[in-house]
Amino acid sequence: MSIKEQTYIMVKPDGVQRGLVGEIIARFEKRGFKLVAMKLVHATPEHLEKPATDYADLKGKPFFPGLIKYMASGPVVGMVWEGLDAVKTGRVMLGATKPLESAPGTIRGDYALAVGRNICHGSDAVESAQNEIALWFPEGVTQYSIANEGWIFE
Ligand code: RTP
Repeated sequence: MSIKEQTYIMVKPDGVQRGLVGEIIARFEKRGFKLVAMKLVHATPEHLEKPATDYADLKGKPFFPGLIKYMASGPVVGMVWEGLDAVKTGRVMLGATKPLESAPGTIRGDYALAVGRNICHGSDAVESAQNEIALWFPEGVTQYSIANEGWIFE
């Protein structure tokens, strides 16, 4: 448990096209997380299939070609958010992978209907977060202090 835990959150191409980038950033900011890296990037299929991504393990699944085509169809916004339990809390904020199972109040539960257009991605474990952050931000993240930390963490 660390207030410096980091997670990789990505707004997928459908989220960018639908103008949901600001909404997603606002939710993480308001929850108390600190933004330490962000970029807009149009990923190539080669990049998306690298072992450090969430997708390499899905090779062989029937939906894999469609998934890569969708993820490479337009720019994504990759972000690194830092704070207590960032990985698990980030997943809760995104909602279940299948929008049918995503609770209202979560990003997918409020804005998505189809699993193949589920708006956002979040790391599923601390180790995968570290791998994804290294892959999407090889230049590293930014370290800085924020004044309200004492009001967010005990
Ligand atoms: P995520 O991190 O995006 O929440 O997804 P996950 O690990 O919970 O689920 P995973 O099975 O790794 O799926 C990754 C992404 O693949 C797409 N998907 N499409 N058409 C389908 O049946 C299907 N199943 C998965 C989704 O975009 C999912 O987020």
